[in-house]
Amino acid sequence: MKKCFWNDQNGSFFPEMALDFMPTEKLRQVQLQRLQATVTHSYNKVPLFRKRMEDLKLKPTDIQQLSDITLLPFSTKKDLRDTYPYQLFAAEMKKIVRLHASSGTTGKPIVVGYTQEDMEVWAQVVKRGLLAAGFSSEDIVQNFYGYGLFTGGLGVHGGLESLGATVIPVSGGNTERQIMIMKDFEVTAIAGTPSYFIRMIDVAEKMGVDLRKLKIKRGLFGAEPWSDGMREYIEKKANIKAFDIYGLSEIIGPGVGSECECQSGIHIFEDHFYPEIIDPETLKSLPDGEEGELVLSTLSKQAMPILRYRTRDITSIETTPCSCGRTIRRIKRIGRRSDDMFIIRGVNVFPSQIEAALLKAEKSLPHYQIILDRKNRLDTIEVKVEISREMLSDNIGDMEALKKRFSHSIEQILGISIMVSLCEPGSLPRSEGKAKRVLDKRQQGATL
Ligand code: DLL
Repeated sequence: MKKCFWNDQNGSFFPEMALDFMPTEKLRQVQLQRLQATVTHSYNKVPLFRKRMEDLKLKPTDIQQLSDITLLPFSTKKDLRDTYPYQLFAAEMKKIVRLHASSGTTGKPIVVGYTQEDMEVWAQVVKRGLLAAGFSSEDIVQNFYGYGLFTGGLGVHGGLESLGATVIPVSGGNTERQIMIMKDFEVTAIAGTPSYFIRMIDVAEKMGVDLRKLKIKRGLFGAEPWSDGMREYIEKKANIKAFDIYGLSEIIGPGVGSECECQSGIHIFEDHFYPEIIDPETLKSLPDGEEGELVLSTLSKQAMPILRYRTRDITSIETTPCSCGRTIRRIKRIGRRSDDMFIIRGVNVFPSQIEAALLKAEKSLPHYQIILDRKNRLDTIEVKVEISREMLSDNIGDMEALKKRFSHSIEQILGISIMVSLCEPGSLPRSEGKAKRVLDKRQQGATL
């Protein structure tokens, strides 16, 4: 069968794939029309947005071209907290068919709502992501993103159903049962957080199950940063292709963007979500290719349109076209957020740098946890690294040398030395959803 853009691997026809390949000029027209409609909708229905526009002496009709988006005010997570639970909704409650919530790090959750139309767009964008990653209607897919208020489980589920794949809605948890299902149900594709899958790799090994011999061919991983090293590890240990899917509750959930078979960055579904990059300090727009904070605007959301939302995710917009032929732009995979940085002895440190150093030292990523504390009014940092069974040795000298390799690698990347301690296999806490790599004891005030 002749390969066509809008066919999946089995030749089934998916016309929505054409949206990924729209001529750029047409795409920009669609974006402008939708941006104007979204600004008008928000201005008429959301008091907070209207007030901010009035403060800036702006009217929806001032948005004449796409670049006028920079005239609009930013929105932030704080806006969602301040308007808890429903004051950012732009549709009547009777039109809202779904609520999700994200707990975040402090206090009250943020609440997001969807109309039936929003649900259809959500399923469509996730489906386009699945198709781009080579999933097909014939796949049997184990979805181990958490089901519930988190957007991961049900969001990916909607896309899988729309694709016509067989979904196993297993959610997170009960790792041994997950492995049993993978094997017995002849699963051909998986979706979940990369850190939880890495844990499954360990558990499968303990159970004597060789994941490489199962029928799984591909996985769609996201909801947290995962490095190229982690990708290599997953692909090798399970003999699958691992693709990145990105999203956030405030914008829609999973499916804001996704990787294609070229695995060279995340294509943003630009006909629904408009990306910009800004300098997080000056808030000025940055040109394509420059690294900064990703700002997203929804272009079709009805229940909760959001304009110029500051994601805190650091990335850049790719300047070269992807060899897959998609015209929708790509962003670089996201390794860090502007708010996960901490400062130790004057040096800016991102958890992703520590992860890169550990990976470099041992070529495979060990479980680790970064512990921040405060002693005598000084911030301290300790990296606890769990020894894998392969690294374990009875010889104290070997263990000392291993520890040195880790500290040395960290020092090379950060330029400062950091305390590293080794701990026994299986002793660090594991997560069945997003990994929690940093334990910040400073706020607890116990060791002031
Ligand atoms: O994590 C939505 C999602 C579910 C995406 C399943 C992909 C798969 P939130 O809980 O609101 O939503 O968290 C959003 O998670 O701002 C990023 O910091 C991070 N994040 C999400 N996907 C990725 C990714 C979901 N692929 C926040 N790479 C975002 C890096 C990611 N970080």
